[in-house]
Amino acid sequence: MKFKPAIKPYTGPAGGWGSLEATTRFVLDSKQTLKNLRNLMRVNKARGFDCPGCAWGDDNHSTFSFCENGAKAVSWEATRNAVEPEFFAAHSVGTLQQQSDYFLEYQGRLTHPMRYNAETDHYEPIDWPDALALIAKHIKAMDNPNQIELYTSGRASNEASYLYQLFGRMLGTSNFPDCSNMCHEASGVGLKQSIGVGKGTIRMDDFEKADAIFVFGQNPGTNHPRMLHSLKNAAKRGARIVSFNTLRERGLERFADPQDPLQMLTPKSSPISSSYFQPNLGGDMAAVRGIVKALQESHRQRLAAGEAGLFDLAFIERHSVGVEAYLARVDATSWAQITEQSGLSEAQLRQAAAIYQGAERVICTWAMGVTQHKHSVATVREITNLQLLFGQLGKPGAGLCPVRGHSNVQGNRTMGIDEKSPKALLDSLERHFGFTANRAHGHNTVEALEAMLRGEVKVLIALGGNLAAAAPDTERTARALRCCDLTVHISTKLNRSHLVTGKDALILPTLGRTEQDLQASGPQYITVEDSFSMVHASEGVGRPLADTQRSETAIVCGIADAVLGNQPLDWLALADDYSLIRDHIAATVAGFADFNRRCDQPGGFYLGNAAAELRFATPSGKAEFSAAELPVSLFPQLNGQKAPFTLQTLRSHDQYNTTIYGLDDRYRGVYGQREVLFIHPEDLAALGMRDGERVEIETLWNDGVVRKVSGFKLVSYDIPRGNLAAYYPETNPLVPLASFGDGTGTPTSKSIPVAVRRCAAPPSLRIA
Ligand SMILES: Nc1nc2c(c(=O)[nH]1)N[C@H]1C(S)=C(S)[C@@H](COP(=O)(O)OP(=O)(O)OC[C@H]3O[C@@H](n4cnc5c(=O)[nH]c(N)nc54)[C@H](O)[C@@H]3O)O[C@H]1N2
Ligand SMILES: Nc1nc2c(c(=O)[nH]1)N[C@H]1C(S)=C(S)[C@@H](COP(=O)(O)OP(=O)(O)OC[C@H]3O[C@@H](n4cnc5c(=O)[nH]c(N)nc54)[C@H](O)[C@@H]3O)O[C@H]1N2
Ligand SMILES: [Mo]
Repeated sequence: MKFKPAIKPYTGPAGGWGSLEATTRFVLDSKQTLKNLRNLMRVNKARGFDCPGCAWGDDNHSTFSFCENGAKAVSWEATRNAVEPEFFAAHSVGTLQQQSDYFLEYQGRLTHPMRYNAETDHYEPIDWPDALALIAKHIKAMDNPNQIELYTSGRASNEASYLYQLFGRMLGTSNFPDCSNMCHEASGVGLKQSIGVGKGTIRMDDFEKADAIFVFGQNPGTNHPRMLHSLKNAAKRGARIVSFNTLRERGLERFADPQDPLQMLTPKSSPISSSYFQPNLGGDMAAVRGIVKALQESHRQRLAAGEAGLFDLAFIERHSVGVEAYLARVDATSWAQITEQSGLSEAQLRQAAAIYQGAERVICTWAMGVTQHKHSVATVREITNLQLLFGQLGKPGAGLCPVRGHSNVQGNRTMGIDEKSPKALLDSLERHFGFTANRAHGHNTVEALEAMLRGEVKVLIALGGNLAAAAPDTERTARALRCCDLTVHISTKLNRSHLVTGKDALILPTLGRTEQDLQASGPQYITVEDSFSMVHASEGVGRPLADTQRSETAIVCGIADAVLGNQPLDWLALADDYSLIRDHIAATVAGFADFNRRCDQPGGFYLGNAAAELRFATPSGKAEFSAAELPVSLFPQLNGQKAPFTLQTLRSHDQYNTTIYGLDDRYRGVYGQREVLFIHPEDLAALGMRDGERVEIETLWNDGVVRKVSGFKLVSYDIPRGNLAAYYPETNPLVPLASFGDGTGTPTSKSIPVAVRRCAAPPSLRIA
């Protein structure tokens, strides 16, 4: 494929004809048009499969609910192109390393288990029994069970991820690094501290009842397009949508619904946001503090006038602790500090406060713009503080909504993919299966990479994902992976992680969610959980490309059987019939009683959320306000010196994390290229440079390591001065491994202190 680079500002709304065109073009481009369309028709329907795109919920009213990016995810997986043993015979690992991430995945689906041969630098075919025996040999050679790291990416089903963590725990480890550690960890940690449960409190239909929706640090037009329907419908009813986003994102401004024929026939598009604020990167905590400061003023004025206050005092009194300390902290935070850090004026924050005040029911949603900073837990808790002041929990149309990433990342955590060894789950696993679990906390993703660098890890198994490209500090991450004796990747497609091998390395080809999964007892379905705690069945419809591909569940069972044998658990019997796995889940995981039968409910079943029912599993038994100070500076590690720029790394419209579908980012007007750097026009002028000139970007960090990428083209953009944006994963080499969120270990992918300099060189290829 050839790409012609261009920058052309996008003038249409998000969604609409532009989106449908792109969808059709993408589906029709692929060789399997009919199959693709049939798949699309069934996505998220009663007995179809769950969309492997995002974790947004299913809208049961819609007849044809898919979005452009869901369509890409499905047809990308459904390709009939195969990466077979001949491909690996023709291309050495060294030559594949020279290729882009786009090229690697574009080759097609992995069909055969492959083993790396260091002498020839080629992958060679290996039979399944030999591959499993090799894994068992390495694991049995470990001195202690913590020498293994079991990585998970959030597409794995409940069934596969439950067995995966059970295998690890029976082996004696809690080393479960996962994509969530790099993603919504702060939401889980912050919400757990504040309200006792690390998940969102709202359900899909709350969007139909909210008076105002505050969207923080999220780009739904690209990453959760189905959310636009909820936002559009809410806006149509008159609900106010207030966006806080450092960039002007098209999808948050205007939207035309490609599934609404009436809207398609008129050029009209729906306005989404009634107000759009552009804080500095990392400025949301200060912004929310400012909103609360303004609201507290009104509250006091009302009390002084002998009226009822603004805050929901009955709720606060009954259901929370710590409000005095928090409000004292708000008083102690000056407007000067708030406006300097947020980058928003007092007038803007008072405007946002006025909208909040005018709404009876408010939902706050957020994603990576909130969670990938150093002070992300404090920010999540600050948003929660605001909601608690107004009793926005336990009533319809109101609550807290972290919008998850991978389609089953929330389910993975529920199933026990948790390095922090949740006590209740371990108790019940021990009781049910009769073994003693290791109670010590295991490694998160950054800790796992650090342990590898220290030479403490022998085996890495990755259930999906692309750790080498998704993790920070690309060069150190690559070094870490190479320290392992064995790396195993259970994958659908070829990616960078396969090319950064341990001394021994395996690629195990797996079925995707869209494909039929036939086992000894017949066709199997799996289950997933969305952002709204709805659990539902998903059954693939497409014919697998090769009979040498195995389901994730079968692979996990195969590994566990090879290592642990069939006592106390007959793993292979579980692989034959997934309903037996669900029986074990029902017996050990809270909320899953009668699991198999409940899978038949159309639309699935709701797991419930104690905080939404005003039951708080916190130490005080109540919702807890947090009285954290604003960070003194957003970059304390630079000893008070301010970096010239702060860089965020984000997603284009044509990518799914490290999977690059194409080189366009339509809504941001970028075509045929990815090495671009968005910058304020005045910053551009101050640098003495022009649009289209190339720069190198260097991280300013205090460990003496040089972290640089070069050849990025400057693109002026509507972004506050001092803030920059560029795509992930090309910019991952810039994120220091040691720079992560307080209490989360999440790499600070949205706040990297950098300098920018002119450079003549073309883009540097990312070679591991
Ligand atoms: N098509 C598609 N869908 C996806 C994905 C994908 O790659 N492609 N990825 C999935 C995954 S795993 C995830 S986690 C989600 C990610 O969904 P998002 O969180 O929407 O993903 P990002 O592209 O990282 O976008 C971050 C957004 O926050 C803004 N932002 C960044 N920093 C700040 C800040 O400090 N403050 C504020 N207010 N705004 C900020 C950015 O301008 C951008 O609009 O999407 C999921 N869905
Ligand atoms: N700089 C920077 N880094 C980031 C982020 C950022 O915003 N900026 N975002 C972070 C976030 S939010 C996340 S979630 C992580 C993502 O980290 P990962 O989840 O590790 O990465 P993905 O790119 O989603 O993984 C893609 C690979 O998964 C495999 N795959 C796809 N479908 C399946 C399947 O059904 N089964 C199996 N077994 N394999 C499958 C394919 O081989 C594909 O190559 O990246 C993080 N890294
Ligand atoms: Mo994510």
